[in-house]
Amino acid sequence: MYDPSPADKFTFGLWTVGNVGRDPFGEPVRAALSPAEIVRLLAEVGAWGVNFHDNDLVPIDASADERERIIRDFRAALDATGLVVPMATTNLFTDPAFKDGAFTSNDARVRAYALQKTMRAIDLGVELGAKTYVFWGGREGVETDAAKSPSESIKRFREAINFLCDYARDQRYDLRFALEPKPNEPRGDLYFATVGAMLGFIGTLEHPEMVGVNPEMAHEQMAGLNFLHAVAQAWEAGKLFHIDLNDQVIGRFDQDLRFGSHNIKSAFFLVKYLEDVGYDGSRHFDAHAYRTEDAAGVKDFARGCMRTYLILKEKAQRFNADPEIQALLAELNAVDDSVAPHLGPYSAERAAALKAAHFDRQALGARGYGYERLDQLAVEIVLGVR
Ligand code: GCO
Ligand code: MN
Ligand code: MN
Repeated sequence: MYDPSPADKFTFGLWTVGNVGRDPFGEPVRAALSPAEIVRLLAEVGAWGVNFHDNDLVPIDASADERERIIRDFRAALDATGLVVPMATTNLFTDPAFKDGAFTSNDARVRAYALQKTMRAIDLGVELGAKTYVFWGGREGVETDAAKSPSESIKRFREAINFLCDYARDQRYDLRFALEPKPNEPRGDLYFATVGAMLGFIGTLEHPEMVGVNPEMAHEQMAGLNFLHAVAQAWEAGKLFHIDLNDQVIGRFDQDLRFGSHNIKSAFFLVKYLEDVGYDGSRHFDAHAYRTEDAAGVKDFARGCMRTYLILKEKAQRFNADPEIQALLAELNAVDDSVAPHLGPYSAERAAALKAAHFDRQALGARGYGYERLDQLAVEIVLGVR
């Protein structure tokens, strides 16, 4: 029941299960795996797809021959396992050239190089089947606002995304862009810190219809925000093109924890939302195993992400089918005949009737909503006693 199947659309990045455990204080603790080995690992644990940055697959300084061989091996592993590549992205943060950002770097040569690198990476992603292209502005930010004007950076970023939209259209690629916000790390402050900021920005683009968001659970949590609310706003706007699932303790460094390992209740309501609204995109896990883990631990990590998702999905069904919970919700949302005519689209008559209506303000204030009971029932479902 909790075993993943392709219909669940679980994906991982090459950089997630391939993470070697380097951190700012320590060297790698695990051997690097080749892209083809990672594909086989993901197939073994039951994932549906694999995503990559251009340089996860092809090292930035690979020769043409190396590039060809790596892609051939990767493709062979995909064919042998049936794994798909639903998403691809560009690494615009590791190379020292990008230390001041890519599309927003103050150095015009870096901005031009970033566009070139991204066009090539888009070609590679599309060649391998990607339909979604993610933009995480890894270093699009500052440590000091003395360095650049934030509005100039917004304009530069817009110019880059507009350019790349036109490029994808010119190539007749069947591709949508998903912008991924993050508040900080690796820069002191990153531009477009939240999902809401990205959604506002998308409306200013030349082809807003081909651009949506890739919200990441940990990123909103780093900012102390409610991830579900951000996801819901994206969904409601028709902009939830992709999602990065993981976990994070608020106020800590970027932890990329196994999905559902810390904020179980948030994860529950998130899974319930995605399943209730019928989100049918990838469930992408952008996380990695603890640095304490060996190769077996990495598989435990990947299996855990998917298993927890499926457990929470089953809990969500339980919540939806629970007569007591549903009766409480129905009662809470009931609209009686006396108030129904007052609610609805504006009309002069409705406004006039509403202005003349009498409301018993004290009764409204005296009423209890019963949310303690409702929440306890939800918690008991998550805890497995209901
Ligand atoms: C992070 C980001 C990245 C992006 C990835 C795909 O915090 O490092 O979440 O993992 O998701 O670069 O664009
Ligand atoms: Mn992240
Ligand atoms: Mn991410």
